[in-house]
Amino acid sequence: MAEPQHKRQKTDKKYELLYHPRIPGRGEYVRLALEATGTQFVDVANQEEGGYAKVQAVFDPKSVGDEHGNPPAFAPPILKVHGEGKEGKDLVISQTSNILLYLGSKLGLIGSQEHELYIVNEIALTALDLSDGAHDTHHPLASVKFYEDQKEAALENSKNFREVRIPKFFSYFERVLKSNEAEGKGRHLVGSKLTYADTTLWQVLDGVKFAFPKEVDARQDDYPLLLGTFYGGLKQEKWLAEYLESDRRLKYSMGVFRHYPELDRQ
Ligand SMILES: N[C@@H](CCC(=O)N[C@@H](CS)C(=O)NCC(=O)O)C(=O)O
Repeated sequence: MAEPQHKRQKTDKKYELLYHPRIPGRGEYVRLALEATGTQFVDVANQEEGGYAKVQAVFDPKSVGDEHGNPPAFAPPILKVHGEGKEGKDLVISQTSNILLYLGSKLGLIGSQEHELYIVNEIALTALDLSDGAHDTHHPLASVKFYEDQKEAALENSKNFREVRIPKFFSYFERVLKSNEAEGKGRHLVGSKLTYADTTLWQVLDGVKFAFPKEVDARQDDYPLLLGTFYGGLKQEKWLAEYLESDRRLKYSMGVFRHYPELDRQ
């Protein structure tokens, strides 16, 4: 007898995450959606011998697409889904928010009513804007330049990020949690169930806390729902606590979230 779809998804590794090796980066938003639902996947660059070459081939500047009819990707993260593409071939999709939209729908992370999907997506996109802002603090001029060659601009950008952007984003997320408090109890942004808005925002908060520990500490009491109930509550959920302890959780280093003490509150 054929296994039910949800069971099959959890055991046959139909998903491959194609991302840079050894850093959480934007790949972490995808990993968390998969981890939260107990979905098995292959983290190709970290788990397969020669895996990064396979990842690079998908966004190679000379690529004109693959044998499954997928176009080339611009940049990782990229998700490969076996058997879900054109005529049962493999589907290859990119753009973090697009992957989250796909996985969220497949894995039940989009709330329980149809309209909630668009709220979930709106909040996840806003969290990813904050993630981009955190990246730009250390690379405000150009991603290809060394941090050391754009340090002056990084100091200025970080000051604005800490003093203007962090409070603006944190206040917004605090108010979203407040607006959903009757259902979400401060633990969920939309409805009463975990969504990819929750997993994505959690990862952005964790990254911002890593990059700007003094700034976030100083603001801890201003956002009790966000930094207390939501961030702390989710961190204690079994799946996340176990994942954070596992060797699948990669350490922050040279990715989106970097800790340069000089960019933090002094
Ligand atoms: N908007 C894209 C941005 C993708 C992106 O910037 N990926 C990084 C790694 S996290 C990269 O390798 N970029 C190469 C490039 O932009 O040239 C997304 O969210 O997926």
